[in-house]
Amino acid sequence: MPTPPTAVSLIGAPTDIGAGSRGASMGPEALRVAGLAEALRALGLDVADRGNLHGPPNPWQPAHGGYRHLDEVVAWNRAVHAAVQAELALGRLPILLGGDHSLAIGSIGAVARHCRQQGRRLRVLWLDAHADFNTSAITPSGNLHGMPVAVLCGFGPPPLVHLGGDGPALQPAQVRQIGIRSVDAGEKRFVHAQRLEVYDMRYIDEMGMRATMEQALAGLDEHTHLHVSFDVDFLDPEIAPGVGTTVPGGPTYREAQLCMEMIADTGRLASLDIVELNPALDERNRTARVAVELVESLFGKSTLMREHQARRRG
Ligand code: 4U7
Ligand code: MN
Ligand code: MN
Ligand code: MN
Repeated sequence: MPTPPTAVSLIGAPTDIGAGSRGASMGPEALRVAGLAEALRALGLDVADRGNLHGPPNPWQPAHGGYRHLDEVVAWNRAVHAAVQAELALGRLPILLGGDHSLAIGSIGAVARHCRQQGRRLRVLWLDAHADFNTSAITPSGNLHGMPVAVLCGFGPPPLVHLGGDGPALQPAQVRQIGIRSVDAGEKRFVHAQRLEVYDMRYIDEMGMRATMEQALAGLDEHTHLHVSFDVDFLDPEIAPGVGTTVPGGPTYREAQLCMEMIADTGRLASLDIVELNPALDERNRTARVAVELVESLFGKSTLMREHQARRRG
């Protein structure tokens, strides 16, 4: 079994600058209150909480040229990019506490640059109800949290596409999307045109989470850096009501746990985003606590030791 990193750093990015509703800016503190650092320490990890990044306030303006708050989104992502890059350079595993999902542009941009420098292969697992593959030409909202995958693949405004250097951060073939159940009309055509690998809810219903994750994780090797971008709206709203864009019909608690456990089993997890948690819409921080429980599994917490289970199965 490969050994996962033992040092992790929490980076708070308290903003809802790219979202369609206010409140994701309270996500980092809600995750802290739910005991994220303590839970990871209990698993034996060296946890450093780097506190919160700073950036411009949310001016709550309509879209200009197809984007809402582009300048502010750029500013926040520059801060995220620098912070994630600094942790990777220290050999630590960065955990971005969002904030809305537009921040994945800075986070994954830094990860992609790090992988290029180190000669490592990058695989991104995008756990989300949405494909986040809109562009200014097709977005129904102008909200940049609906565009990060497209931007990272080179389709977006130059200051965001080139945040981490020259070319695009990612090729569509490096991405696996899981849990998808809400894709806009133009976005759907673009997902097909770019051949994004999408394991939507229909696929999970028919094949089960186990076969889905076996597919999504196929082909990883010891040179692969695995990044997980966990949009909390991935989860069914029954277990995770505290998000701005709930979509019914998501993974159950156990399906989500299995997804996280199978990622942990690869031993390749090397960076993580936890985004779109909106405490203003939550019930007594319930969604934050579910997110912490899932992240525990992502870092290897299991009910029984795997050897023990294997022994019992004979
Ligand atoms: B999230 C949406 F139109 N597709 O682009 C859009 F439905 O990061 C929603 O996945 C995007 O939560 C949701 O505004 C972004 C909409
Ligand atoms: Mn998202
Ligand atoms: Mn989403
Ligand atoms: Mn959302």
